[in-house]
Amino acid sequence: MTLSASHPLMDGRTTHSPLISAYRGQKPSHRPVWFMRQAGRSLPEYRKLREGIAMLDSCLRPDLAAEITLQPVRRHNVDAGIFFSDIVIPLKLAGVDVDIVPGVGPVLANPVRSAADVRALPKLDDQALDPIREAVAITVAELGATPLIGFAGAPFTVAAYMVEGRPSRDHLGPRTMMHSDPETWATLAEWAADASGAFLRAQIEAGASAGQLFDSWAGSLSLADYTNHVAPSSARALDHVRDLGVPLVHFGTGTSELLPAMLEVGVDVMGVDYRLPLDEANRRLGGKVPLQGNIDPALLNAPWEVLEAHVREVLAAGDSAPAHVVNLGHGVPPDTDPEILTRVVELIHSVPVV
Ligand code: 1CP
Repeated sequence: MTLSASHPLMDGRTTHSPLISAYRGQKPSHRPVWFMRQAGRSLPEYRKLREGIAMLDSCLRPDLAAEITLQPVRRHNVDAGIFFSDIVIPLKLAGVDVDIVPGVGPVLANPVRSAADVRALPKLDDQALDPIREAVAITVAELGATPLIGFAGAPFTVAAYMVEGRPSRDHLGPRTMMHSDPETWATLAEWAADASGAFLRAQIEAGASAGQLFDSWAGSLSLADYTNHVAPSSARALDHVRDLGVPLVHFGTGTSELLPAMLEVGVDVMGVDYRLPLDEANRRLGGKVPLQGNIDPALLNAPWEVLEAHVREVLAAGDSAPAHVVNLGHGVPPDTDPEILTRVVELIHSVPVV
């Protein structure tokens, strides 16, 4: 299977955009920039639109999901949209009882802890993804030459919520399971890989020009556990979309020691969190892949001079890599002044490419 002729990468709309050029290892005319969690709580227009509508409901209403995806692109002049959805949406569409509780995050009514729990997981029906396809189609029609990035949660991060039943700091449940009952863990991780893979494929086929796999909590794993118990299912999630040929990005936090192993899963671009300078990340990755990152989100709240100096440092370090897509080292904090983000985009676009 390949992309349809009317896909933005096929009909030329996004093919030579700064984002896609950089993801393919070329140096574009200006540094592309987007922000993880650019859609959402930092924007007053988002809070207004979401009034009285539950988070997951807003993700499943195509008109709303499209509008929320477009808001930060219009406001900040970023070089990409990131589809407004959530990593637990495929679970919800499969029929798992999951909700996003305000102030908490994803919560499952029935955490998945035994072989019987894993066996009882419902299969995700492809048709259930239709609202996602519809939202993406509306979004890319509006975005024109600006590429949309689709995404999915990596199996470890998704399964971490499924086992714990809610956000946790150390992810002890899934980390215990992968050792005490490796078969059940592997089956669960494969289920999550297939759900995330189908979710990502639906977005790409409907018009997303790139895909990002979020393994946000991979940093709680040792390299050995990552390699033995997690990397195979992450590769399986990406196997769902490799034939489509769009650039694939892999991101996690606390992953300084895992970067080469995360690259080996088979991606084109590595996301780097704020803990490791990009020149050092580039060295660890053998100087061969484009990097994405890694402005420290904490500095968005610092005086402008401090933030500007930090952004310039990130750009300089990023110049060591084959190509650089500027982003934060993790998501936009909810209390960020949106005008600061716009100013950061202007600054990045104004610095000449070397
Ligand atoms: O009511 C609200 O506004 C809820 C906040 C919120 C939002 C705006 C949640 C709950 N999810 C989202 C959207 C979202 N989630 C996007 C699209 C918007 C964008 O990036 O611009 C994306 C890509 C995600 C992906 C996501 N969800 C990740 C991976 C990225 C990351 O930040 O590490 C993770 C870990 C989640 C789980 C999740 N969903 C929501 C929360 C608060 C959390 C994290 C909870 C936790 O474990 O601490």
